[in-house]
Amino acid sequence: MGINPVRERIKVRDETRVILHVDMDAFFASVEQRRNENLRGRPVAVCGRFPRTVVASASYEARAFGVHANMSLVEARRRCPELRCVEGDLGRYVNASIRVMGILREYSPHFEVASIDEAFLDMTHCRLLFPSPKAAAKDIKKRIFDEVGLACSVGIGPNKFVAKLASSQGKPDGLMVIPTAKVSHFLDNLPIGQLWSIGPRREKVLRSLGIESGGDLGRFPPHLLKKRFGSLGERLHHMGLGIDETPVIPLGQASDPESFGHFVTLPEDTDDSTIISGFLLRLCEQVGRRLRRNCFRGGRVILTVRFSDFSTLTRQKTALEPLTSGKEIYRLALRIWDSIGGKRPVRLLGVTVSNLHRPSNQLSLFSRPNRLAALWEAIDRVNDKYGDFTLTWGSLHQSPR
Ligand code: TTP
Ligand code: MG
Repeated sequence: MGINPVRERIKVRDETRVILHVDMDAFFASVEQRRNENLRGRPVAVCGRFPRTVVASASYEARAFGVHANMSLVEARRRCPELRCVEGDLGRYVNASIRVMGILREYSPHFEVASIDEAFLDMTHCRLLFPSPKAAAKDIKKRIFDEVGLACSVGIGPNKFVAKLASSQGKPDGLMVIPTAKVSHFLDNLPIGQLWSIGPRREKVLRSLGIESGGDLGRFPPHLLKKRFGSLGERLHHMGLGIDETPVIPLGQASDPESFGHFVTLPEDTDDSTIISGFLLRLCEQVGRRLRRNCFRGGRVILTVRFSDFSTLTRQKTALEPLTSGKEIYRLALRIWDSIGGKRPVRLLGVTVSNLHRPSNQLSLFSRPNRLAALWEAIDRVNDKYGDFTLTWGSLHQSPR
């Protein structure tokens, strides 16, 4: 078999990198088990506020019954009648996350928060500080457990892709090292469905092409992958070879988000437009607040509606002027909602604002009086201090239309 020049080139580069991926085990559920000893060692599911919610995090005791994230609570309870369901409290998880990230950032300046419970560390230039990457990982696990009371899994590899695979394979309370020399062997034994971004639908297509493992994916002719999957084809090919050149991006250097969105499953399916517009206004306020908090303006509103038969549609409208307030977003969202024909009872609503940009100092042709900006700022300050929706539009408390 010939040598793949791309692989050889990147292999040399990868061999010089040491990347750690840290992912907390059953994060939300573990935080709840830590604060309530009656939940320890028991099947626990953390979920939302409404009765028709889904599982956000399942303890490993619950997973033994087949309960997992994104499963409806009804199904989870069917599988595990003794399941303890706890209403989630994001504030608690954010606090725990801040403490964990505070420990991790001590290990390398090249530290990237990937989500509320996971981070990448590039330890390439910190190698001399620890006897080995594995020793650093053991130290990290011990400190997180001793200081925050939570277990995590750590994966070590020559790049982010391999490190993340390693942490997920070692779960729970795992520590797995996949050195460059073992990447091929590891991928050969990895079922194709366990690779990042391979959902059940994509897995089915890949299996229909005879691709059963990560290794099969790497050996599959790249031009055929490109033909079948378009631009994703090349990425799939690289995944199959265990190649990933993406750097660990330290905080503050991350690229800007592309959109902000909020979604809600209604307490019960309804076609009552007063109730629906009330939820819409609330979602728009949440999105507007995030825009302002992150100093963005939006250019487009996308409305997502899932009906009771689970059919889902998304419609969008471009704003004439940059969006910053919930009220402006709401106006557009409502116009989209009004334009939808053949309405049926609604199960889920989502509002997303995209085409984000940071405002320049230049005044818009239709510049708003600064009084409005000052008002948003004052409202945000009160809500930051006293909680969401302490100050909001009267219409959120009365009929919105
Ligand atoms: P994950 O790391 O995906 O899951 P986990 O930490 O619960 O379990 P694992 O041991 O397999 O890593 O997500 C971290 C947290 O993010 C999770 O505890 C709850 C939250 N979350 C959601 O709110 N919604 C979701 O759909 C998922 C997947 C996670
Ligand atoms: Mg996790």
